[in-house]
Amino acid sequence: MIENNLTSPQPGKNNHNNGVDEYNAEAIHVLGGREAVRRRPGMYIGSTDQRGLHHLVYEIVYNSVDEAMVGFCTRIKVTIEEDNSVTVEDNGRGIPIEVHPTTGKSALETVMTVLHAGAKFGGKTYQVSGGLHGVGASVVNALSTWVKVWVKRNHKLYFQEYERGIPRADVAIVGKSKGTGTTTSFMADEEIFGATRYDFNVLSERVREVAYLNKGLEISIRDIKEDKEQTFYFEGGITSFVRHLNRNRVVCHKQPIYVAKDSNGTMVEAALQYNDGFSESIFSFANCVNTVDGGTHLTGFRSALTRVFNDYSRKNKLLKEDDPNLSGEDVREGLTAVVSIKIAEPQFEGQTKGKLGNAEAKTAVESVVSEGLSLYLEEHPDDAKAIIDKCLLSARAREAARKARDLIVRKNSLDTGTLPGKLADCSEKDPTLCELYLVEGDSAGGSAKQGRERRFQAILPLRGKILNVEKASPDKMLSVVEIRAIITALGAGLDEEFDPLKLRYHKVILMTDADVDGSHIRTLLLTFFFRHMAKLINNKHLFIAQPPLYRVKTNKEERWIYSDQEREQTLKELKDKRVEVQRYKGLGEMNSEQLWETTMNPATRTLLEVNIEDAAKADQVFQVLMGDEVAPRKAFITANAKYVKNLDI
Ligand code: 0RA
Repeated sequence: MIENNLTSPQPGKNNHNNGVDEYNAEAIHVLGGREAVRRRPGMYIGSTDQRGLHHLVYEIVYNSVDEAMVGFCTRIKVTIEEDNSVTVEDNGRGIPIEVHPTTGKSALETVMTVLHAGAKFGGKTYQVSGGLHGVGASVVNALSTWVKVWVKRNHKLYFQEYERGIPRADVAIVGKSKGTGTTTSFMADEEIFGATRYDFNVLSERVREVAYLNKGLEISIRDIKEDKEQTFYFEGGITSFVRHLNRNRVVCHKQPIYVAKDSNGTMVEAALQYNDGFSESIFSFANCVNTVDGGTHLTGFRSALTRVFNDYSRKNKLLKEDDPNLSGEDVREGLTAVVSIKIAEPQFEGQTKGKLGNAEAKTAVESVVSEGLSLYLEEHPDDAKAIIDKCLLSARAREAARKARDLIVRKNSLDTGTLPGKLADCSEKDPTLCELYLVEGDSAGGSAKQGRERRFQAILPLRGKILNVEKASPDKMLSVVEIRAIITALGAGLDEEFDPLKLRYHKVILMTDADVDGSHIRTLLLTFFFRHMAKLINNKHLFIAQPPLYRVKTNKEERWIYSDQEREQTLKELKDKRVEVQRYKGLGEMNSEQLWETTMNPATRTLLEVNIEDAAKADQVFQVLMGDEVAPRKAFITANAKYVKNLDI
């Protein structure tokens, strides 16, 4: 019924359209869009779990950020209300409420109800920050039980309200206003998202990132129920971001290098600083969207970097005449950088839309970074020398590592039968069906070997703590027996030569004790995989086993308990009936049947998939745990339960 109402002109409405037909067409389009979104929400927001729910918040926030990017908004406030609705308030110019001549509807209503209105209104008057985002509000609207929007403009306060994407009434003037701005409140639809709750920490991390990417913009986030609040404001923008990423590192030059310039309408910004580590952490963004799979802007950045450092080194005789050029890897070792561009029509590609495709972005970034970085090196010869010395060191270490790796690979390919001696392999040959358990300690390794299903489960026991790979140079790392055993068992090589097609097991499962040592070993292993086999994680091959913490026995039954919280509950439930509570300090305390039943049997076990959702955060965790600075590591290990959550495992 409501839908019929919408397809005919409404009395009292400002129908400045050219005729009824066009209006009908528009209205049908609205409904079509709304229903398409409700029918397949995943197509628009990725998923309908917590991540999708968070996406709704981002969509609304991005609209305000767009307004900040064009210079009209300096403050954004995000509030998670008591009833689980979310309010986003900005002090921008206010979404226009004027009536659009063709649709006969206010711009506000159009933006809120027409799918891709941002693109449609990409013309003069309603250009949403160069057509950056502004397509999301209608999607949020369609997926919310209600949305309310207040607009402060022209000294008036305007209001419109929607139910599951349909306006309840025309835009109305409900009061006066001082200043300008937009406030949007929405209640995510439980029919779509279930009773999912927002995670303050996740939202806050994203908001922090957005604040870094827009210097001078203040963004605050508040959770009323949990009584948490954070405000982010970074005068230094991405320079502060780089400092933050390097905060637990020993840096090679004091100030991050910063370059920024507009190139043919694309705003390019980059900040970089070298540290004494071996890893490369470059984070790229296009219009504040984290392009996790890189793309043209990143390619442009990398090629500028390699060219400028080689040119400078040749010119200043830091490279000798018969020295080969520095490679891309040489100039990226120990580099922390943020590349951020603002571009008129970003093309996000790939399955997760994490890769920028615009060809012009490569040229823009390459020219801005080349020019800015060359100038910086000329003006700061000491920094230049420190960085290039480090690059030369990397080049030498890489050559040594290549030799070591060749040795392993050659040894392997000459004699494919040489799997590590400790590996108890499975009989199945199809890698998609095979699992490899990396087990802490020889005794647990023994139980696992006995308890496993040998057809598809292989066991590799690891003795003691494997090498701290963050601190070790790459060639040294490869000399460690345990690391070589893992590489050889997996059979897919490592670093840039990692070949997923050669992987011998599609599930690699870390099985460590449920104690502090166990979690340390797990972190060491995660560090290794993160740094040297990131594809293993990205392709969802890495898992963490969940051994139980306790066994509670009554005369009737036996229960396995996996958390302290669960223990409390069970003890309450079984109050008088229980004979025995046994605490399992290590895997080794379980016999092989118990290990199979609780931790290895695919029918009953729980595996956590390792998922590096936010590489920045994971990288930070590894740095804190592995880096040279002792104090943050101590603090971190003390609060160690947290890191699993941080890694989003
Ligand atoms: C287009 C034009 C104008 C403002 C906005 C978009 C705008 C959109 C949003 C979304 C959330 N907050 C926003 N703030 C502003 C202004 C046009 C004018 O006043 O001339």
